[in-house]
Amino acid sequence: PKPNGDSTAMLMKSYACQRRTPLKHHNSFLTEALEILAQNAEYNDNEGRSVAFRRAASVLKALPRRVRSMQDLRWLPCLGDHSQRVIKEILEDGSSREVESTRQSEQYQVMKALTGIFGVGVRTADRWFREGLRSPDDLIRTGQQLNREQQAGVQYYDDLQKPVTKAEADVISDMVEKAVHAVLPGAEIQLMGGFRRGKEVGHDVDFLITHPEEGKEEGLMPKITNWLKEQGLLLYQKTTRNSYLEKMDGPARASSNMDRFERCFSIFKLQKSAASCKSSSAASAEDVSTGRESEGPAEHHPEASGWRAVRVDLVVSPYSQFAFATLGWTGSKLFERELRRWAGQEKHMSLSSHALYDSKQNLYLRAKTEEEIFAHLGLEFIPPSERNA
Ligand code: DCP
Ligand code: MG
Repeated sequence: PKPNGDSTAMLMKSYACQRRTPLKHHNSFLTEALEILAQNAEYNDNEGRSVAFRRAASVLKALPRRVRSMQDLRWLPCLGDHSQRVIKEILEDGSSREVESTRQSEQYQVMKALTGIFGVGVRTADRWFREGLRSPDDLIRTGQQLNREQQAGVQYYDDLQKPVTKAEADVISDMVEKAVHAVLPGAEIQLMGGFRRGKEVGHDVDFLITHPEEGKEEGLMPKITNWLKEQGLLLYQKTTRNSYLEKMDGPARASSNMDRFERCFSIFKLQKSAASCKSSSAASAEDVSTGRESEGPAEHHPEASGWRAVRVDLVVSPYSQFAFATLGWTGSKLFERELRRWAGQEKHMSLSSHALYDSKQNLYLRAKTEEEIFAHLGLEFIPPSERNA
């Protein structure tokens, strides 16, 4: 029989890690709306609701064609009543009142602006919102207590708001490679996050670093950041233990290796290329001719300078954990979340960026590649470009 919409829907798997989700899909008109409601639920500290909307959106991203009627949704998993109501309204009227009023609401817009500051989470942004603060400028004006990270976030706000292009990520990759090889020849560097999934822009650039000889990676992060600092390439950096350590649900942490997992949140100083430099010097000449004054030394004027600030995340992993770290830092966030849920609920296993633990057998399952981890989990291998759940 000829394949129809129903057969596609009936075959749709319910965990995102069981499905192929390409970067470009046919239902952005619906998924963008559902993701606004997901984002808003997050701002209101309602994680369950947020994940429900994200799962619904993700199912629509995996469909091979545009949704035209509610009939097309029969048999699809993960579509709750609320998501269906929203979809129905958009299909019938072209937009959803709830989505549009959320988009327009002051709380949504302010929370978006404030959580958009590097170092500011939902809790802090919500407190500021309730105190009447509305923008990064308000924070400076009212003399808010900011930590070092947030100070950098405010200082480079305009630059960090601008998406990072793949071309810029490639230039940063060269910088990171130079730094890493200067302090540890033979180390391996991999581009992670959205760019590994094939995205053309991102909010930051993520890297995973390791060395084939286990132990050589110890103490590597400070050497890398010192080298970058000496070259004047770092505007900000803070190195911490990987946050997955604290969040790891599962059994007691085993190997002492895990404590070596380090993450560096940084801001790089990226020189603009000859081409983009030309356009920015034209812009600054215009500023001069209109007599615009400098507003003080603390602020960085993106258009007037020959460089821009870019958020970069560096992670160092021991070689034995490299496959887990690779899988854990490729994303998307929902794909990662679904992998962990699948492992726990369906396989009685606990997956982190460090290891995979099998509770039934009471042992850690080793893996040298991502393919081996999918196999341990009883999942078909999904390549990075189809993990855009
Ligand atoms: N990650 C995760 N859970 C988090 C944070 C990160 O699973 N709470 C993983 C999955 C992400 C990867 O780390 O894909 C990188 O995190 P980013 O926030 O940089 O996400 P992306 O790179 O996917 O998106 P963007 O293009 O916005 O940078
Ligand atoms: Mg990223």
